[in-house]
Amino acid sequence: MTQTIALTGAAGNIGTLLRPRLARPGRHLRLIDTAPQAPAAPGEAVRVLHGDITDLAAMQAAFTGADAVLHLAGFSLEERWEDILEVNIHGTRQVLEAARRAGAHRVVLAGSNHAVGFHPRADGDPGDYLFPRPDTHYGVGKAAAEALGSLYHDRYGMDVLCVRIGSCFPEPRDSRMLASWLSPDDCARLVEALLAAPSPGFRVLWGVSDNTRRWWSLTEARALGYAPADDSEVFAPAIVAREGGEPDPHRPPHHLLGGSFCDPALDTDR
Ligand code: 15L
Repeated sequence: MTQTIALTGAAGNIGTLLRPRLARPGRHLRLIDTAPQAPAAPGEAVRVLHGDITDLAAMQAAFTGADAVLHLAGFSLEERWEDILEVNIHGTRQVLEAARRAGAHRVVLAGSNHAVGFHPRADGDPGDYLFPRPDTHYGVGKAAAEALGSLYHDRYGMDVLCVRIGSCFPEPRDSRMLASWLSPDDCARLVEALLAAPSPGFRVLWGVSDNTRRWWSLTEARALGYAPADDSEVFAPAIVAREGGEPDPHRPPHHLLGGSFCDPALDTDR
């Protein structure tokens, strides 16, 4: 039986990393974005679609026949409030509503650690389901997306998995990312687990590799079948040397979970 997965934001950073990693025999990917995308390569089971997440009819058409939606679209950094409201919040509502209307029962939402960025970095693991404490408009948008996911689960019985992603890049870029890194391969492993978990309901989990310096819980992700295989520690000697020594956990950007997103200079409305 063919499995069809729709990806919004397929041309973005994570979408691009996942496109080859999610290829499986018997699986078809629908890659949706407003940005240009590489056409399907010979033998690649994908359909490239141009579509805006705020366009409900377009999203419903794109999701019809899909088994699940992986919602990656939206701004990935701080932006003006109006833009976060329209794209990240309203766009996520349209994606959930389109998935409901199309009968795509499972939605994986790409959330962010910035939904909880103003929590102090505890010495221990803060656990899953940390109460929202956003560090930016962007973080508010991610917290709102979680709330919308909760609504679509409770009202319509949809499975909605909200992943508070750390830093998903090919390699960690600085000492904070030694804690927050989600390797592209682990990201794919996590998505596979979330697509396969039997009737998960509504969940909030961290998206992070099993880093030696990890601050965040893997309990909920592991309960859903995620088995991370990467650890950023292999990059630590070079990063620590470049930054002139071990970071101080009590000083910015290490004292709050959101790191430099908690910097006052990021307030775009000032
Ligand atoms: C995010 O949510 C951003 O989308 C990404 O660009 C990184 O900056 C990441 O958080 C992070 O916290 O490192």
